[in-house]
Amino acid sequence: MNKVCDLLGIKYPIIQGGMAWVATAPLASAVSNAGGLGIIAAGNAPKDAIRKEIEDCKKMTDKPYGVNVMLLSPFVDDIIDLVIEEKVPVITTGAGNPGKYMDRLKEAGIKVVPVVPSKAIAMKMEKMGATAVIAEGTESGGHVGELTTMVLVPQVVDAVSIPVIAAGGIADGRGVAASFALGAQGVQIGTRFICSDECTAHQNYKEMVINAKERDAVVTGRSTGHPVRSLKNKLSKEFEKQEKNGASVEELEKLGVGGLRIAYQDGDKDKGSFMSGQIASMIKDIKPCEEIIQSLMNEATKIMEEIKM
Ligand code: TUI
Repeated sequence: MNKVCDLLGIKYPIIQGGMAWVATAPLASAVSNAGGLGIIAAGNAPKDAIRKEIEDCKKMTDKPYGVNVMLLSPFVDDIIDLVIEEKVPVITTGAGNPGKYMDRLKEAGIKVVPVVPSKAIAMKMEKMGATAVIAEGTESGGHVGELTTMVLVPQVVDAVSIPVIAAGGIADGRGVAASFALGAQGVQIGTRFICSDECTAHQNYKEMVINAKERDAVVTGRSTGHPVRSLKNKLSKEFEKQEKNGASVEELEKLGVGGLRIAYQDGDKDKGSFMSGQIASMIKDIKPCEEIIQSLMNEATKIMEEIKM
Protein backbone atom coordinates (compact mmCIF):
# COMPACT_ATOMS: atom_id res chain seq x y z
CA MET A 1 0.00 0.00 0.00
CA ASN A 2 1.22 3.49 -0.83
CA LYS A 3 1.98 5.50 2.34
CA VAL A 4 0.49 8.77 1.06
CA CYS A 5 -2.77 7.01 0.12
CA ASP A 6 -2.80 5.29 3.49
CA LEU A 7 -2.19 8.46 5.51
CA LEU A 8 -4.69 10.59 3.61
CA GLY A 9 -7.33 7.90 2.98
CA ILE A 10 -7.28 8.32 -0.81
CA LYS A 11 -7.11 5.87 -3.73
CA TYR A 12 -4.34 7.47 -5.83
CA PRO A 13 -1.32 9.43 -4.50
CA ILE A 14 -2.28 12.57 -6.40
CA ILE A 15 -2.82 15.82 -4.52
CA GLN A 16 -4.24 18.81 -6.34
CA GLY A 17 -2.22 22.01 -6.02
CA GLY A 18 -3.64 24.74 -3.78
CA MET A 19 -4.05 27.40 -6.44
CA ALA A 20 -5.40 30.69 -5.04
CA TRP A 21 -8.70 31.72 -6.72
CA VAL A 22 -8.51 28.75 -9.12
CA ALA A 23 -8.98 25.90 -6.65
CA THR A 24 -12.65 26.12 -5.64
CA ALA A 25 -15.12 23.47 -4.43
CA PRO A 26 -16.11 22.15 -7.90
CA LEU A 27 -12.46 21.39 -8.77
CA ALA A 28 -11.54 20.04 -5.34
CA SER A 29 -14.58 17.74 -5.15
CA ALA A 30 -13.97 16.45 -8.71
CA VAL A 31 -10.36 15.54 -7.87
CA SER A 32 -11.47 13.84 -4.63
CA ASN A 33 -14.27 11.96 -6.39
CA ALA A 34 -11.71 10.75 -8.96
CA GLY A 35 -9.58 9.23 -6.18
CA GLY A 36 -7.04 12.01 -5.55
CA LEU A 37 -6.99 14.65 -2.81
CA GLY A 38 -8.87 17.75 -3.94
CA ILE A 39 -7.80 21.02 -2.35
CA ILE A 40 -9.70 24.26 -1.79
CA ALA A 41 -7.26 27.18 -1.87
CA ALA A 42 -7.85 29.82 0.80
CA GLY A 43 -5.43 32.26 -0.90
CA ASN A 44 -6.11 35.77 0.40
CA ALA A 45 -9.85 35.14 0.81
CA PRO A 46 -11.70 35.85 4.07
CA LYS A 47 -13.09 33.16 6.37
CA ASP A 48 -16.73 33.27 5.21
CA ALA A 49 -15.86 32.84 1.54
CA ILE A 50 -13.80 29.74 2.33
CA ARG A 51 -16.44 28.39 4.72
CA LYS A 52 -18.87 28.45 1.79
CA GLU A 53 -16.36 26.55 -0.42
CA ILE A 54 -15.89 23.92 2.30
CA GLU A 55 -19.66 23.49 2.69
CA ASP A 56 -20.09 23.20 -1.09
CA CYS A 57 -17.26 20.69 -1.32
CA LYS A 58 -18.77 18.51 1.41
CA LYS A 59 -22.04 18.48 -0.55
CA MET A 60 -20.25 17.32 -3.71
CA THR A 61 -18.03 14.60 -2.27
CA ASP A 62 -17.93 12.22 0.66
CA LYS A 63 -14.22 11.56 0.08
CA PRO A 64 -11.32 13.23 1.91
CA TYR A 65 -10.44 16.73 0.71
CA GLY A 66 -8.17 19.49 1.96
CA VAL A 67 -7.69 23.24 2.28
CA ASN A 68 -4.52 25.07 1.27
CA VAL A 69 -3.60 27.76 3.77
CA MET A 70 -1.57 30.58 2.22
CA LEU A 71 0.48 31.79 5.14
CA LEU A 72 0.98 35.35 3.81
CA SER A 73 -2.78 35.93 3.80
CA PRO A 74 -4.06 38.74 6.03
CA PHE A 75 -6.80 36.27 7.09
CA VAL A 76 -4.50 33.37 7.97
CA ASP A 77 -5.48 33.27 11.68
CA ASP A 78 -9.18 33.15 10.74
CA ILE A 79 -8.56 30.41 8.18
CA ILE A 80 -6.79 28.29 10.79
CA ASP A 81 -9.82 28.72 13.13
CA LEU A 82 -12.08 27.78 10.23
CA VAL A 83 -10.33 24.53 9.29
CA ILE A 84 -10.47 23.50 12.95
CA GLU A 85 -14.18 24.42 13.26
CA GLU A 86 -15.04 22.58 10.04
CA LYS A 87 -12.87 19.57 10.91
CA VAL A 88 -11.14 19.70 7.52
CA PRO A 89 -9.25 16.38 7.26
CA VAL A 90 -6.04 17.70 5.65
CA ILE A 91 -4.39 21.07 5.13
CA THR A 92 -1.49 21.92 2.87
CA THR A 93 0.36 25.17 3.57
CA GLY A 94 2.31 27.52 1.34
CA ALA A 95 4.50 30.60 1.36
CA GLY A 96 5.73 30.27 4.94
CA ASN A 97 6.13 28.29 8.13
CA PRO A 98 2.93 26.91 9.77
CA GLY A 99 4.84 26.18 13.01
CA LYS A 100 2.88 28.45 15.32
CA TYR A 101 -0.41 26.75 14.38
CA MET A 102 0.86 23.19 14.45
CA ASP A 103 -0.12 22.20 18.01
CA ARG A 104 -3.73 23.38 17.62
CA LEU A 105 -4.07 21.71 14.23
CA LYS A 106 -2.67 18.39 15.44
CA GLU A 107 -4.87 18.51 18.53
CA ALA A 108 -7.90 18.91 16.25
CA GLY A 109 -6.79 15.79 14.35
CA ILE A 110 -5.96 17.71 11.18
CA LYS A 111 -3.20 16.32 9.00
CA VAL A 112 -0.72 19.05 8.08
CA VAL A 113 1.23 18.77 4.85
CA PRO A 114 3.45 21.84 4.34
CA VAL A 115 4.91 22.81 0.99
CA VAL A 116 8.68 23.23 1.34
CA PRO A 117 11.26 24.73 -1.03
CA SER A 118 14.34 23.25 0.69
CA LYS A 119 15.70 20.32 2.69
CA ALA A 120 16.32 22.55 5.73
CA ILE A 121 12.70 23.67 5.89
CA ALA A 122 11.49 20.09 5.31
CA MET A 123 13.47 18.94 8.35
CA LYS A 124 12.00 21.77 10.43
CA MET A 125 8.48 20.75 9.39
CA GLU A 126 9.07 17.10 10.27
CA LYS A 127 10.26 18.11 13.75
CA MET A 128 7.13 20.23 14.21
CA GLY A 129 4.88 17.24 13.48
CA ALA A 130 4.05 17.48 9.78
CA THR A 131 2.26 14.39 8.41
CA ALA A 132 4.15 14.59 5.10
CA VAL A 133 5.85 17.32 3.09
CA ILE A 134 5.38 18.55 -0.45
CA ALA A 135 8.79 19.28 -2.02
CA GLU A 136 7.95 21.90 -4.62
CA GLY A 137 10.50 22.71 -7.31
CA THR A 138 10.88 26.04 -9.06
CA GLU A 139 9.14 24.65 -12.17
CA SER A 140 5.83 25.20 -10.38
CA GLY A 141 3.49 28.15 -10.79
CA GLY A 142 2.85 30.97 -8.35
CA HIS A 143 5.26 31.69 -5.50
CA VAL A 144 8.44 29.73 -6.23
CA GLY A 145 11.64 28.66 -4.52
CA GLU A 146 15.08 28.31 -6.16
CA LEU A 147 15.69 24.57 -6.48
CA THR A 148 14.42 22.35 -9.27
CA THR A 149 12.20 19.37 -8.54
CA MET A 150 14.96 17.02 -9.78
CA VAL A 151 17.47 18.39 -7.26
CA LEU A 152 15.09 19.11 -4.36
CA VAL A 153 13.04 15.90 -4.13
CA PRO A 154 15.80 13.28 -3.57
CA GLN A 155 17.51 15.51 -1.00
CA VAL A 156 14.29 15.98 0.95
CA VAL A 157 13.64 12.22 0.69
CA ASP A 158 17.07 11.53 2.24
CA ALA A 159 16.58 14.13 4.98
CA VAL A 160 13.17 13.18 6.45
CA SER A 161 11.34 9.99 7.50
CA ILE A 162 7.83 11.24 6.71
CA PRO A 163 6.50 10.71 3.16
CA VAL A 164 7.56 13.19 0.49
CA ILE A 165 5.22 14.41 -2.23
CA ALA A 166 6.91 15.84 -5.35
CA ALA A 167 5.65 19.00 -7.03
CA GLY A 168 6.66 21.29 -9.86
CA GLY A 169 6.76 20.27 -13.51
CA ILE A 170 4.45 17.26 -13.29
CA ALA A 171 1.51 16.94 -15.68
CA ASP A 172 1.60 13.41 -17.07
CA GLY A 173 2.44 9.83 -16.11
CA ARG A 174 6.11 10.30 -16.98
CA GLY A 175 6.34 13.02 -14.34
CA VAL A 176 4.60 10.78 -11.81
CA ALA A 177 6.97 7.87 -12.52
CA ALA A 178 9.99 10.21 -12.38
CA SER A 179 8.84 11.51 -9.00
CA PHE A 180 8.61 7.97 -7.64
CA ALA A 181 12.06 7.23 -9.07
CA LEU A 182 13.36 10.19 -7.02
CA GLY A 183 11.88 8.63 -3.88
CA ALA A 184 8.62 10.56 -3.63
CA GLN A 185 5.51 8.63 -2.66
CA GLY A 186 3.03 11.04 -4.13
CA VAL A 187 2.71 14.02 -6.46
CA GLN A 188 1.09 17.43 -6.21
CA ILE A 189 -0.27 18.65 -9.53
CA GLY A 190 -1.55 22.16 -10.17
CA THR A 191 -1.37 23.52 -13.70
CA ARG A 192 -2.76 20.34 -15.36
CA PHE A 193 -5.94 20.75 -13.27
CA ILE A 194 -6.49 24.32 -14.49
CA CYS A 195 -7.25 22.68 -17.83
CA SER A 196 -10.01 20.48 -16.47
CA ASP A 197 -13.73 20.72 -17.18
CA GLU A 198 -14.49 21.22 -13.49
CA CYS A 199 -12.02 24.08 -12.94
CA THR A 200 -14.03 27.29 -12.55
CA ALA A 201 -11.34 29.62 -13.95
CA HIS A 202 -12.26 31.81 -16.94
CA GLN A 203 -11.98 30.03 -20.30
CA ASN A 204 -9.23 32.51 -21.29
CA TYR A 205 -7.10 31.27 -18.36
CA LYS A 206 -7.36 27.73 -19.74
CA GLU A 207 -6.55 29.01 -23.24
CA MET A 208 -3.49 30.88 -21.96
CA VAL A 209 -2.16 27.61 -20.48
CA ILE A 210 -2.94 25.60 -23.62
CA ASN A 211 -1.30 28.19 -25.91
CA ALA A 212 1.80 28.60 -23.74
CA LYS A 213 5.15 27.86 -25.37
CA GLU A 214 8.06 26.28 -23.53
CA ARG A 215 9.61 29.53 -22.24
CA ASP A 216 6.39 31.42 -21.51
CA ALA A 217 6.07 30.70 -17.77
CA VAL A 218 8.35 33.43 -16.43
CA VAL A 219 9.35 34.54 -12.93
CA THR A 220 8.85 38.15 -11.88
CA GLY A 221 9.18 39.83 -8.50
CA ARG A 222 12.53 38.38 -7.43
CA SER A 223 13.47 41.85 -6.13
CA THR A 224 10.42 41.92 -3.85
CA GLY A 225 11.42 38.68 -2.09
CA HIS A 226 8.25 37.01 -3.43
CA PRO A 227 9.12 35.62 -6.86
CA VAL A 228 6.02 34.51 -8.77
CA ARG A 229 5.85 32.39 -11.93
CA SER A 230 3.12 33.34 -14.38
CA LEU A 231 2.52 33.31 -18.11
CA LYS A 232 4.23 36.03 -20.12
CA ASN A 233 1.84 38.86 -21.06
CA LYS A 234 1.53 42.65 -20.92
CA LEU A 235 1.35 42.60 -17.11
CA SER A 236 4.44 40.39 -16.66
CA LYS A 237 6.38 42.57 -19.15
CA GLU A 238 5.33 45.77 -17.36
CA PHE A 239 6.34 44.19 -14.04
CA GLU A 240 9.72 43.19 -15.48
CA LYS A 241 10.26 46.70 -16.88
CA GLN A 242 9.44 48.40 -13.59
CA GLU A 243 11.59 45.93 -11.67
CA LYS A 244 14.56 46.70 -13.96
CA ASN A 245 13.93 50.42 -13.47
CA GLY A 246 14.27 49.98 -9.72
CA ALA A 247 10.62 50.39 -8.70
CA SER A 248 9.97 50.06 -4.96
CA VAL A 249 8.55 46.87 -3.45
CA GLU A 250 5.33 48.81 -2.72
CA GLU A 251 4.97 49.96 -6.34
CA LEU A 252 5.60 46.44 -7.63
CA GLU A 253 3.22 44.77 -5.21
CA LYS A 254 0.54 47.29 -6.19
CA LEU A 255 1.01 46.27 -9.80
CA GLY A 256 0.74 42.57 -8.92
CA VAL A 257 -2.16 42.73 -6.43
CA GLY A 258 -5.46 41.76 -7.92
CA GLY A 259 -3.85 40.33 -11.06
CA LEU A 260 -4.85 36.80 -10.19
CA ARG A 261 -8.50 37.77 -9.70
CA ILE A 262 -8.46 39.55 -13.06
CA ALA A 263 -7.05 36.40 -14.69
CA TYR A 264 -9.45 34.00 -12.96
CA GLN A 265 -12.66 36.04 -13.12
CA ASP A 266 -12.35 38.47 -16.04
CA GLY A 267 -9.96 36.43 -18.18
CA ASP A 268 -8.24 39.66 -19.23
CA LYS A 269 -5.22 38.34 -21.14
CA ASP A 270 -3.29 41.64 -20.83
CA LYS A 271 -4.01 42.70 -17.26
CA GLY A 272 -4.32 39.32 -15.52
CA SER A 273 -1.65 37.43 -13.60
CA PHE A 274 -1.95 33.94 -15.10
CA MET A 275 0.04 31.96 -12.55
CA SER A 276 1.18 28.71 -14.11
CA GLY A 277 3.96 26.16 -13.97
CA GLN A 278 6.60 25.65 -16.68
CA ILE A 279 4.78 22.48 -17.73
CA ALA A 280 1.96 24.58 -19.28
CA SER A 281 3.53 24.09 -22.72
CA MET A 282 2.90 20.33 -22.47
CA ILE A 283 -0.82 20.71 -21.73
CA LYS A 284 -2.91 20.61 -24.88
CA ASP A 285 -6.50 19.84 -23.87
CA ILE A 286 -9.26 20.35 -21.34
CA LYS A 287 -10.58 17.11 -19.82
CA PRO A 288 -12.61 15.95 -16.83
CA CYS A 289 -10.51 15.44 -13.66
CA GLU A 290 -11.45 11.76 -13.71
CA GLU A 291 -9.79 11.32 -17.14
CA ILE A 292 -6.74 13.34 -16.13
CA ILE A 293 -6.19 11.18 -13.05
CA GLN A 294 -6.86 7.90 -14.86
CA SER A 295 -4.34 8.67 -17.60
CA LEU A 296 -1.74 9.89 -15.08
CA MET A 297 -2.05 6.60 -13.19
CA ASN A 298 -2.22 4.34 -16.27
CA GLU A 299 0.83 5.94 -17.87
CA ALA A 300 2.84 5.94 -14.63
CA THR A 301 1.97 2.31 -13.84
CA LYS A 302 2.98 1.21 -17.34
CA ILE A 303 6.37 2.95 -17.04
CA MET A 304 7.02 1.47 -13.62
CA GLU A 305 6.13 -2.03 -14.87
CA GLU A 306 8.51 -1.63 -17.82
CA ILE A 307 11.31 -0.82 -15.36
CA LYS A 308 10.55 -4.01 -13.42
CA MET A 309 11.12 -6.25 -16.44
O1 TUI B 1 2.83 29.04 -1.89
C1 TUI B 1 3.08 28.58 -2.98
N1 TUI B 1 2.62 29.12 -4.12
C2 TUI B 1 1.89 30.26 -4.19
S1 TUI B 1 1.36 31.20 -2.88
C3 TUI B 1 0.65 32.28 -3.93
S2 TUI B 1 -0.16 33.69 -3.39
C4 TUI B 1 1.12 34.82 -3.38
N2 TUI B 1 1.02 35.83 -4.22
C5 TUI B 1 1.99 36.77 -4.26
C6 TUI B 1 3.10 36.69 -3.46
C7 TUI B 1 3.23 35.63 -2.63
C8 TUI B 1 2.23 34.66 -2.59
C9 TUI B 1 0.84 31.88 -5.20
N3 TUI B 1 1.51 30.76 -5.33
N4 TUI B 1 3.82 27.47 -3.10
C10 TUI B 1 4.37 26.84 -1.95
C11 TUI B 1 5.61 27.45 -1.52
N5 TUI B 1 5.93 27.59 -0.27
N6 TUI B 1 6.60 27.91 -2.28
C12 TUI B 1 7.59 28.36 -1.44
C13 TUI B 1 7.14 28.13 -0.17
C14 TUI B 1 7.77 28.37 1.11
C15 TUI B 1 8.65 29.41 1.30
C16 TUI B 1 9.22 29.59 2.55
C17 TUI B 1 7.46 27.53 2.17
C18 TUI B 1 8.03 27.71 3.40
C19 TUI B 1 8.91 28.73 3.59
O2 TUI B 1 9.42 28.84 4.83
C20 TUI B 1 10.19 29.92 5.18
C21 TUI B 1 10.43 29.87 6.66
O3 TUI B 1 9.67 30.53 7.37
O4 TUI B 1 11.32 29.13 7.11
